[in-house]
Amino acid sequence: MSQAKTTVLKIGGSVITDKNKELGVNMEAISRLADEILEANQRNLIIVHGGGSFGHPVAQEYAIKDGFKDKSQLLGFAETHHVMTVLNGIFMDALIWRGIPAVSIMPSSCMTTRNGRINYFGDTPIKQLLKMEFIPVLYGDAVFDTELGFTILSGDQLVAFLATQFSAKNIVIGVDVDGLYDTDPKTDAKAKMFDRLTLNELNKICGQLGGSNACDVTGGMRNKIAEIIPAVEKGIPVFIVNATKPKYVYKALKGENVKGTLIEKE
Ligand code: IP8
Repeated sequence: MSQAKTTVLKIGGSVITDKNKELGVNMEAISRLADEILEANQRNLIIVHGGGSFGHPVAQEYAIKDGFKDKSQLLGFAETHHVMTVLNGIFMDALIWRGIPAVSIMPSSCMTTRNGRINYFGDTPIKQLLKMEFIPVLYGDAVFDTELGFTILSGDQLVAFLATQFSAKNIVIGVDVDGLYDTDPKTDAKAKMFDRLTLNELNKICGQLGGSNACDVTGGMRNKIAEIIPAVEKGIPVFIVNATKPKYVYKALKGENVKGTLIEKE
């Protein structure tokens, strides 16, 4: 049974799906990342993945994040949750057939939110998985909300929450750019990347960070950063790295030197 401290790895939906094509899978990225996760051979790891072109378009179409307003949304909730289980299934396939003992945990079945924030978490199964050195895999999901009826729980909120719950040693966030920039590097050639930021510095720049270009109901980079701040406040360092580039996630997991943005408490 394991005593080692946990790493929480987030793989962005924009990395494992084609954000410009609804329900477009990036199988090459999924296979490569599964290879990297296998090779990194982490004892204590929780993986969370995002929704990309699976969860976001349908969640947006039915305004699932805003909560239950009328019955026509019920099918939208069901569809959003379902497409996430489909993406998760593809991701799980890649992990398990490589020999990684990964077990999928459905957030909507073990968590609820109150006005969008996690207010209930049945932690026993994940605790047991970690103790036995399984790798729990969770994902951004359509979840039940005690005020709104339902909403969208982002993978980023999940990452910070799980890292805090399980006193993680670090968080690695794999995105489709090299790190955290002062402006959007996809639209601004002069965007400057930060190698390292303290919590104070991060709080100062948070307001000027951009949202996401592609359809993203949970709000792009600005929201991603706002979500992880509570974990950094608890002393858990966050490393943002380009998961579209081969070996970057592997190196980040191994603690090897690789380009990215490190965010630390001080
Ligand atoms: O991609 C949201 O998770 P994210 C997933 O981590 C859904 O923001 C269902 C839209």
